[in-house]
Amino acid sequence: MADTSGRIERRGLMLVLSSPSGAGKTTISRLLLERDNDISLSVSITTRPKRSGEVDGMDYHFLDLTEFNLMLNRRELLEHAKVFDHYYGTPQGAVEEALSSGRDVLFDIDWQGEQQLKQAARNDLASVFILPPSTEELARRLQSRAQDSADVVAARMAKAPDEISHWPEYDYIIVNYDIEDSVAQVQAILAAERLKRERQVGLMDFVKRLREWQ
Ligand SMILES: Nc1nc2c(ncn2[C@@H]2O[C@H](COP(=O)(O)OP(=O)(O)O)[C@@H](O)[C@H]2O)c(=O)[nH]1
Ligand SMILES: [Mg+2]
Repeated sequence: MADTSGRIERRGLMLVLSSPSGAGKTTISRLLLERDNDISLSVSITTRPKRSGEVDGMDYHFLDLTEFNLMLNRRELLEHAKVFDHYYGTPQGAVEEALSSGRDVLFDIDWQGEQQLKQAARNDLASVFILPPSTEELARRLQSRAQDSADVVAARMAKAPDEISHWPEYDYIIVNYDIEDSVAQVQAILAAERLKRERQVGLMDFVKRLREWQ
C-alpha cells in the first residue's frame, strides 16, 4: 500500500549513533536532523546538569534522580544507562509514536543503550559508531568545548578507550575526519537502510498492482 504521499508504505527505523565523547556525534546528529525531514531525534532524559546553550525538551529532558527513578519504575524507558556519574534514558512513548507513523528516529546514545535497543528491536535498528581521527584530535575537541571543567575533560578522555572498545558491536563505522563528509556518510547509510526490503511493508501490494496492470 502507498501512503498519502503516494510512496510505498514502510516501517520507521531506529538509527543509533554512538562515539566516545567529543568525536563529533552530537554535531553530526544536529546537521542530519536539519537536512532530513523524515527523521526526528529521540530526546533522552538525563540527570546531568544543563549546559549553557542547551534547551530543556530539545537537547534533553533535564530531571532529577527522583523523577528519573519514577519513570524507570513505571517502565517508561526503552533503555537506560549511567554515563559519567549521571543517568540517561530513552522515553518509550515518543519513539513508538514516531515509528508507527512511518517516521525514523535518531538516537544519540552510548554503547550500553545500543545493546539494550538491539535486544528489544534488532530488526528495526541500524547502528553507527563514530571514531575520532586521532587521540590528539579527540583531546582538542573536548578542550575546545569551553563549557566543561578541566576535570570533566580529563574524565571523558580517560573513558575514551573503554568507549572505543565497543566499535565491533555496530553495523557501520565512520571515522570523523571531516564533519560534512561524515554527515554525508550517515545520510548514505540512512538512504540504504530505508530501501531494505523488509522495511518496505507496502511492497507486496505495490508489486501486485504492477503485475495486474499488464
Ligand atoms: N544509554 C544512553 N546513553 C545516552 C542517552 N542520552 C545520551 N547518552 C550518551 O551519554 C553520553 C554523554 O552525553 P552528554 O552528557 O550529552 O555529553 P557528550 O558526550 O558531550 O554528548 C553520550 O555518549 C551520549 O550519547 C540515553 O538516553 N541513553
Ligand atoms: Mg553529545
